[in-house]
Amino acid sequence: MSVTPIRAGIVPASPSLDAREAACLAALEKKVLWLASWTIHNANHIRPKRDGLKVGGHQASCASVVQIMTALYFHVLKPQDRVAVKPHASPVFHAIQYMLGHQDRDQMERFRALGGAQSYPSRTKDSDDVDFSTGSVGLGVAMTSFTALVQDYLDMKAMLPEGQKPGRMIALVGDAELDEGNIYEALLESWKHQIRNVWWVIDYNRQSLDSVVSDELFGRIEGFFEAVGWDVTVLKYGKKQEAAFAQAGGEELRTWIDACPNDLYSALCFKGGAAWREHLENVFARGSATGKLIGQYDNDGLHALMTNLAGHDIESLVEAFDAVDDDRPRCFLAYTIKGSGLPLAGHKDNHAGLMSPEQMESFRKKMGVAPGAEWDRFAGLDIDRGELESYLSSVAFAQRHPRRHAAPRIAVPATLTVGGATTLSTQEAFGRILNEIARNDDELARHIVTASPDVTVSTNLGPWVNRRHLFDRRDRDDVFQTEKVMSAQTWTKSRQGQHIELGIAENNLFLLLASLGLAHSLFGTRLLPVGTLYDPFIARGLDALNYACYQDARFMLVATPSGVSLAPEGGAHQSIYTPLIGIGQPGLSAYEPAYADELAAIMRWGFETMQADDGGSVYLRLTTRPIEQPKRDITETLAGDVLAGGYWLAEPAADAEIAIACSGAVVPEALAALDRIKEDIPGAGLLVVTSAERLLEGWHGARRQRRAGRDPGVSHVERLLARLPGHGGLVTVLDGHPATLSWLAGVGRHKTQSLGVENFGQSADLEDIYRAAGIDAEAIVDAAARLCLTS
Ligand SMILES: Cc1ncc(C[n+]2csc(CCOP(=O)(O)OP(=O)(O)O)c2C)c(N)n1
Ligand SMILES: [Mg+2]
Repeated sequence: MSVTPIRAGIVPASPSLDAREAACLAALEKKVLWLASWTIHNANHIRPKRDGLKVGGHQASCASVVQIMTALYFHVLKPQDRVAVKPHASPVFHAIQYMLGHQDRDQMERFRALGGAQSYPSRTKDSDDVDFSTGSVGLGVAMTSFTALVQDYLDMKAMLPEGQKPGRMIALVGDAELDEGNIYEALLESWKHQIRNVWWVIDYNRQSLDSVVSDELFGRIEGFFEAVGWDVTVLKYGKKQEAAFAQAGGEELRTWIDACPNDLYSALCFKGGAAWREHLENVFARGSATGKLIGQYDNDGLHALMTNLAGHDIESLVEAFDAVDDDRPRCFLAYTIKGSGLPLAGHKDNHAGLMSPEQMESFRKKMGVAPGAEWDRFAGLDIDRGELESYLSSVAFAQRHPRRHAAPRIAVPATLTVGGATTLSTQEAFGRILNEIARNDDELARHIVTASPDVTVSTNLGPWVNRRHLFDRRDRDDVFQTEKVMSAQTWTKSRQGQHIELGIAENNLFLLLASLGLAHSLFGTRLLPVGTLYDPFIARGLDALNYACYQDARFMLVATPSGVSLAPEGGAHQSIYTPLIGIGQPGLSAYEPAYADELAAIMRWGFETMQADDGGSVYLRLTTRPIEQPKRDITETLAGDVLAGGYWLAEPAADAEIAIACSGAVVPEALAALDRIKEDIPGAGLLVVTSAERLLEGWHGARRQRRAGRDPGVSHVERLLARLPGHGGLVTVLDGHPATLSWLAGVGRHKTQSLGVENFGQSADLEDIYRAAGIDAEAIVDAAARLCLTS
């Protein structure tokens, strides 16, 4: 009996989608694949090049996730849902927004060019409503989990805008992203905080950048998620495969697929129908039930069957997504083929592979797109245009555009108070200032949320937490308090709590700060996040800090203790180059105040700048070293100088030969040195640098303006250093890398000696450690003497 061979492209009837929607989604899936591929091709092969550099793009990675994103964006998502798209699928996202009328052709044509659509989805640089920036793999994924926590935080305090429903926080995850350790740190935290409304959809194409991933990885993945209370839905077989498995010999075929090593499956996907047949006929005799089943398919049909994994089957995907009717955290493990539908499919080297112009030309023909109609939203689709347009205009996700919120500003009092104390460290002052804010219970107090990775008490957040309590979805008394065990800390947990306690994973702190710091835009309610950690451990979460800043999240980072000034507490916790991070990190203003009143002015300004359109985040490098506080009123002028980056604590005389510029904890050493220098040079001055970063930015900003032909006036640092005669010398000193301040010499072309810490690892008392580092009064006097000798 002869059978008509089963051909590719036959869409089975679908119970989850009506015929109209199935046809529209099939057309959209095809169009999105085309547009994503074409966008990359255009950037690499059509747009003129000027520099001989490859433009790049990831056609195979895009193809892998086309159906998942088509099902989500055109069918599943609601406007309140937020998505982190795996970085290299950016063209798919732009193609979808283009189809929805929310992305311009011009942006698509300028993909990866200045001002065009970005290589990786970017909240700040793209124009088509990206929810979360991605790029550094793993971070966008984890951020969805922290953003769900932030949504809960607002929801449970009834702080979401009236009528706003909670959305789902969804990550489209490349399977190799699961190699990033930050994923597991975030998962554990998600369990502790019992987060809800998070979906991670894993594009399980079993390929990374270099190669094919280990077999049986899926088993490990399921285990990881289940261990932290997530539900796992495995999406493996598409509808065609399920139909085939139901036939005689089908179970054996399924067993073969399940046992097939990833690399072999990928290689056969690349080779196509004839190779599948040859291989399967070696396994299953022609006369066997499975042999007969395979025999029903022509080569294209067999290829379509074997590549019909659920991650490419719109119906399977829609069915799985629509079946969810709870808010439990959920991982979808969707089997896919990297490069599906393209000649690159399954090849282990396809990550950065691009279709050649010839391959693109045959792909164009296959897609039915006429030359010149490449950007046409409807070209090559076998569906009535009006029908598709009407479907597109009904897509739930696109009903609100843009989906970003604006939130009213939170009033900040004219001054923040520290409370009198003659001797204080900046870390203690920080605790006191927050304590005063907590006591006030005003708008500012209600919108501050603090977070710390298990260093709440040791960074002096304790007084704040005692008043505002810990956030937890379950109310819990502090048992030590109820049992009347003496403790300075009250560890009460409730939905009303305003401190989020994290485990010791600094990366998580930065991701949480990124989420909290975008609450105004993501949810319409402004939060003022303050995160504390030990200064050296900024390096642990540095990429996540950079990521938070890249997204323009707004937060206050309080890093303490810092430098070698923690002295006996240990060499391992000393931080040296964090001031340079403060200088180098865009989006972050970095301050290292010396005195408590400076800190109060900086924090007040910080809460303002965190809310300003052109503002940013603030990094405060604080110390545990108590120092004697000056008796003074912070005048408006002084506050202005503190915020601009520095002020003369002792003005140099007109003919001064020497000035000291110092930052932070070492101001007593600078003052002691000044006293001694003044015995010989009575006019010597002392500049307190509250922010090397602000001074440098002010100086560079002024130079930029001048280059652009504008007159910015004199920058703050130029004004300050103009007080020191040109022949004068400048000794700079801080408990940090000397390069932080050494550049000051270039401003007024002064000769300089730059002191700071260039080595670390010793525990000692303060006197010994300052002497060893060469930042004690003796070293400052000595440096000044050497400057005088060279005059
Ligand atoms: C932190 C980080 N390290 C390295 C890279 C470079 N990189 C980009 S994509 C990728 C592999 C991605 O594989 P996978 O997540 O499985 O995505 P696929 O392309 O297979 O969908 C790598 C290593 C990166 N973007 N971020
Ligand atoms: Mg992969």
